[in-house]
Amino acid sequence: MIQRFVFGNPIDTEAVVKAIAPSEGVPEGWEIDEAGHRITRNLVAADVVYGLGETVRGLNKRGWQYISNNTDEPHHTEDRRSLYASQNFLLILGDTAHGIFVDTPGRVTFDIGYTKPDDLVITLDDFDVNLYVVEAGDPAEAVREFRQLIGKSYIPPRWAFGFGQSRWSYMNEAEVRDVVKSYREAGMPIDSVYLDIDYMDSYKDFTVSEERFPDLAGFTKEMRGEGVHLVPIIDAGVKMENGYDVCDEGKEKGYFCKDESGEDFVGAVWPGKVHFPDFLKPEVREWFGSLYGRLLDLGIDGFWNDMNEPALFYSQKRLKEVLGSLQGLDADTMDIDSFFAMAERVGSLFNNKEDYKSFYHTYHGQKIRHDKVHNLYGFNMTRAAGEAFARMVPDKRILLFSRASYIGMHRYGGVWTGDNSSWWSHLLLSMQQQPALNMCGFLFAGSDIGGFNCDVTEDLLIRWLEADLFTPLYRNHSAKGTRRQEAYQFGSQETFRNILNLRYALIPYIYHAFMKAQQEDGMYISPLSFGFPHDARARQVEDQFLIGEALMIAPVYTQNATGRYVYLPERMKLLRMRAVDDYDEEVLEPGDTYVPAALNEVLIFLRQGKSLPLSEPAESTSALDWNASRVIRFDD
Ligand code: MIG
Repeated sequence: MIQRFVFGNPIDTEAVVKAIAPSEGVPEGWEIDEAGHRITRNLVAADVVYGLGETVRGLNKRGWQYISNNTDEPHHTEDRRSLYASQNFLLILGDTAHGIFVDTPGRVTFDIGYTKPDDLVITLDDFDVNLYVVEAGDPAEAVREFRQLIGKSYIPPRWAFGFGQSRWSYMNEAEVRDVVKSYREAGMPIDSVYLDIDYMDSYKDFTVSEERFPDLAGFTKEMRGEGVHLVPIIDAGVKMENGYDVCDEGKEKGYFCKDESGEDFVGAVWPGKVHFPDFLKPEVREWFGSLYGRLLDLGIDGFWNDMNEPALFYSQKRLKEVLGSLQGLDADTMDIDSFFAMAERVGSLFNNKEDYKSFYHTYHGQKIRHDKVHNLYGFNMTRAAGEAFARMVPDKRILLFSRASYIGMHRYGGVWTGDNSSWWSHLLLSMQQQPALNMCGFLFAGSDIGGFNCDVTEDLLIRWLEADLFTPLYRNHSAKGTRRQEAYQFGSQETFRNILNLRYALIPYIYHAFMKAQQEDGMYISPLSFGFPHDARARQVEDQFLIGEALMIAPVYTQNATGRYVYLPERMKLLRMRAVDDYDEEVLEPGDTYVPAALNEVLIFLRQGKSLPLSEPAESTSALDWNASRVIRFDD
C-alpha cells in the first residue's frame, strides 16, 4: 500500500506518474516536526536501511549521514555525503518492508543512525514536501509498489549491453580506429567506443571538430561496419561565443538561466564561460533535445550527458570578486595566515554553494532560485534528450545515460556512477550501488570499470570486469593522464578475452532478466535479502548479489586473493567459470563456504530449479546468436 502525505507547499518534481490523493495526519511509525523541518523514525536493531541510489558506502545505509545535493564530486571516499545524484527513496527492512520517498527538489539530509544509532532523521531545507510511504510484506513487493508510482524504467538498445570502451583523451579518428582494431586483433568483443569532450569543436555542444573528426558521418558508418557504435558526450553548459548558433539562439529566445538582474547567468566549465539552459522549461527541453538530432543525422545513436549537476568551476561574478581581493597581496610581505586565506579563497570558486543561489529558473511558470530545484537539473537535461528521441525517432531505442539524476529521470535514461578511482574498494562500491539504483528505478546503470581516476593494475581490471559481468552498462572508462586501461594493453590477453566473451555469452540472460525487471517493476540486481527476506544472515551480506531470478554472484574484490568466503542461504550450484566452455560445476550446501577463485575465474551460483542459458560469444552484439548454444541446469 502507498500513501501520500503533503506538508507545506511542495514543488511538483514530476518524479511520480500516479496521482494519489493525500492522506490526513502523519505516516505511521514516523514523527513529523514541521517547525524543525524534520521527519524521524526509530530503528530497531534488526532493521536494515536500503536505498538512496548512487551514494558511497555499503548496501545497508545505517551509520552515516547522506545529503541529497547533486555534486560534481571526484572523490568517492567514505567520508563524502553527496555524489552526483539525489534519489530520495529509503527502504527499511524489518519484520515487514517500509519505504519512504521524500519528494522535494532541494537539499535533504538523511541521518541514518549517524547522530544517534537508532534514529533515522530526515531534515529538509524547506519543509515543503510530498512524502510517499509504502508498506509491504517483503522488500520486493515494496519496490514494486514504489516503482509503479514512479513509472517504467528506460530501456536502452540491445547493443548497449555489449562491452564499451571509453577514455577521456581519444583525440581523433585515428585513435578511435586504433582502439577498435586492437580489440578486434586481440579477439575481444566490443560494441561501442565513447567520444569524450575532445570530439567537439572548443567543447561546444552539438559541434564536431573539423580537424579531429573531419567526417563524423563517414566515420560513424565505418565503425558500424566494424560492429561498433560511437557514443558522444554532451555537457550541460553552452559555450558563450558570438556566432555559435546554439548560444545565439538560446540568448535570443531567453532559454538560459538568469542571474539576479535578469541577465543570462555566466558560469565556467570546460568550454570556458558558459550559459546554462533552463531545462526546467518545456520549450527549452524541446529546443535542446532537438539539437541531439544533429548528431542523430550523422548516424549517432547513443549519448552520455555530463556535468549536469550542474558542475560549476566558477561563476564570473565570484571570479571577479576573488581576483579583486587578491590584488593587494604581496609575496614578500605575506604571512602564513594570509597565504592560507588566499588559497582558500581560490579553492572556494569550485561548485560554490552561494553561486547556486545566484541564478534562476522558470518552473511551472514561476521564477525560482536554482538551489530550490537544484536536484532536478540533470534529470531535466536527460529528459530533454529522451523526449526529443521519442519525437524524432519514435521507433528507435537510443542509448542515453546521465551523471546527475533525480528519481523520475529513470524513465528517460540510465546513469553511470561518475568519477570513481582505480581502487579495490571502488570495485566493491560499483556493485553495491547497483541494487540501490534499481530500487529507485535506475535499471540501466554501471560504473567506470577499472576506475576513472588513478592508475589501474591488470589484476584490478580483471577482477572489475568479472565483478561487473552482469551490470547492464559494461563500460571501461578512464581519465586523461592515467595509465592506459584498455583490456588489450595488458599481458593476460587470454583472461581478458575469456571474460569479455563470457559477458557476450551471458547477454541473452542479462537482457531477459533486465526486461523482466523493467516490465514487472522488479529488481535486476538485488541484495540477498530480497530473495531470502526471512534469513537474518542474508540481510547482513554486503558483497553477494542476486541477478534476476536464477543467479547469485560473489565477486572477489581483494587484491591477491585466490578465493573468498561465500554465504549460501540455500543449496546452489557453483559455476566456477574460466570461459564459456571451461568451468567447474559443484553443488554446495547452505552455510558459509570458502570458494577458491583464481584471478581468471568468476564465481556464479545457479539457484535450485533454474537454468542458465549461454550463447556462442560474438565480436559484437550484432553478430550474436541469441539462441542458447548451451544450458546449465540445476534441477531440484
Ligand atoms: O570535469 O569530460 O565524469 O566521465 O571523462 C571532468 C571529461 C569532466 C567528468 C566525467 C568523466 C569525463 C570527464 N568529465
